[in-house]
Formats: sequence, C-alpha cells, structure tokens
Amino acid sequence: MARKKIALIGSGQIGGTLAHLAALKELGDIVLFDIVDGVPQGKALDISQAAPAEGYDAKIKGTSEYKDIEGADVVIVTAGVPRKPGMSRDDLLEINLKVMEQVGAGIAKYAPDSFVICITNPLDAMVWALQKFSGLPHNKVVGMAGVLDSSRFCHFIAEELGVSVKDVNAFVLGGHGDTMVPLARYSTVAGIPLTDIVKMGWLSKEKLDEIIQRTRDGGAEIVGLLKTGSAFYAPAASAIAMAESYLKDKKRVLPAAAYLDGSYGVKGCYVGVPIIIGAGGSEKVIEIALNGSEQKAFDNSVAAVEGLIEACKKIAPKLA
Ligand code: A3D
Repeated sequence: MARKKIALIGSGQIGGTLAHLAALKELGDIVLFDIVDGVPQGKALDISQAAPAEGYDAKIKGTSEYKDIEGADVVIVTAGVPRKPGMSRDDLLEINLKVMEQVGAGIAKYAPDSFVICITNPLDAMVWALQKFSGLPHNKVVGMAGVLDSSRFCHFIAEELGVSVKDVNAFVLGGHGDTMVPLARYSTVAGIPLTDIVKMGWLSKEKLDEIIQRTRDGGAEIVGLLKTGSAFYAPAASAIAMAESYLKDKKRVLPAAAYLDGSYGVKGCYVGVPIIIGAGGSEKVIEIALNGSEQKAFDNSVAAVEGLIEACKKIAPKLA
C-alpha cells in the first residue's frame, strides 16, 4: 500500500512542528507549502536530515507550488499570521480571510478528496470560510481548537492534583476564543467528574475556577511570554491527533470545530463540539446534554462565532 500524503499549508512555527511530528509518527509522506520561498524547502531538508537519527521513513518536500499537494489525503492549514501581544484572535480576521481564499482554491484544485484541518485564527470563522472557499463537503473540513483547549485544561488539572495526564480527560466546548466553555461536569480524573472531585475536597472550587479561566486565557498567556508569535507545540500535537484518527480510522471522540446543521440548536456555522473522527472525516456530532448555565455559556460562545461570520460576509460578500 502506498504511503499516505499529508500536505501542510503554511510552514511557519506550527507547520514545521506538524511536519516533524507527522514524520516521527510515520503518518505518511509530507509536503510543506508556504508562499515564502526557501522556508518550506529549508524545513523539509532539515526534517529529512533528522530521519536517520530518529529512524523514520518519510519523504518530505518543501514547495511554493500548489500542484505539489496533489492527491493529499490530509491537508492541515496554518497559513496566515499569528497574534502578537495585545492582539485578540479576531484582530486577524481580515488578513487571514484573504489567505483562506487562496488556500481554499488550491485545495479545491489539487486535493478535493482530502480531509482538511484548519488551524488558522480566528479559528471558527476561518474554518467556515475555508469550507466555503474550497467547496469541500462539511464533513471533510474541520477546525482544530477543542483538542488544544482540552489539553490545556487537562494539563492544569493534572499539575494541580499531582496525577498523570493520562488519567485526566477534559472537555471544552464552544468557539476558540474568550467565550470557550470548559465543562467541569464532563471532565474527569480516572472517571471521577471534576464537580465530584470538588465535593470530595480534593480540589477547591476557587482553584477549579482559576484553572478554567487560565484555560480560556491559555493562548494569550503563551503569546505574552513568547512576545513574537503564538503557541505551536501543543497546537501541532492536537492537529496530529485529529489527522491520525482520520488516516487510521481510529474513530476517536475529539472536540473540534465542526459544522452544525441543527444539532445543539445551531445551524450553518462551525463551533467546537465533540465529534467522531474516522475514515469518513467528521462522522458524527455527539450532542451532550447541557444544564442551564452551560447552555448559556455555549449560546454566548455561538453568538461570538456568528458575529465573526457576519464580519467575514461583510469583508467578502461572495461568502454571504
Ligand atoms: P507562523 O509561524 O507565522 O506561520 C504562518 C505561515 O503562513 C508563515 O510561514 C507564512 O509565510 C505563511 N503564509 C502566510 N500567508 C500565506 C498564504 N497565502 N499561503 C500560504 N502560506 C502563507 O504562524 P504559526 O504557525 O505560529 O500560526 C499559524 C496560525 O495558527 C495563526 O493564524 C495562529 O493564530 C493560528 N493558531 C491557532 C491555534 C488554535 O488553536 C486554533 C493555536 C495557535 C495558533
């Protein structure tokens, strides 16, 4: 069986890390694409030269031509600009929307059968626009944010309780922004919901609230520390988990920005919800029951995403 092909549109901080992780996991051959000539070629050569030391087999090519992504099984999109300190994800809307138009055209022409994972911010609006610009089916275009946000939540919980991250399962719903909804009731340590862990006195309510807020601000905390650019190791690892689930038909249940056509009472936009990712792409949206305050927080998050989509339509009327 021929190796799978993974195309990475954008070869910056996340793109380079994605290429390295995909190679280490031997997910397939890799094409790094970027408009800045030399960067994808340089990173491809560097990662290829790490192969003998690491012992992986993968062909890695750097390119500035869309035709090289032809036939890709998975396309992961990070093209665009990241945040600088003081900027919100939404400040990137106008510039990254133009980038999505070019990327969508490239995917439509050369990789129309691929599974597309968008990472470019503001995530929920960009994945919506990328699906429109590419014309690929909704189940084949998803956004990566929930795995990352949940991973951050997990890390903070595991660190606070002094337990292995392997035993922590955390859930974050909604848009990837300040309105995201970390769900304590559906987040567990070895199956015990965090709400029960608070009742048991293992974690205080104040500490849990602090962790929830730190999760919401997780991206900004790293932007503030790095000063140039935003997080890239954890975002790349999160997208690779999604790509692997698709390529190996693992049917993992992962939170991701998925197209909602009525579930959760939402129609026509991408929002972070749990989905099953398998060979069919986004195979099923899992609709979990929300209580009053969770529903309110989710609705608030959906409203923020809808606002961004309206802003996209104003900038690019053909999306309307
Ligand atoms: P960066 O290192 O700047 O890489 C972006 C790359 O995109 C650069 O190499 C650019 O040359 C390239 N690029 C720009 N325009 C185009 C174009 N038209 N076609 C192809 N390539 C282009 O950024 P990064 O890798 O750190 O981040 C990439 C994106 O991911 C940004 O929008 C971030 O805000 C976003 N991001 C999202 C998350 C989520 O959880 C959703 C987390 C972290 C970063």
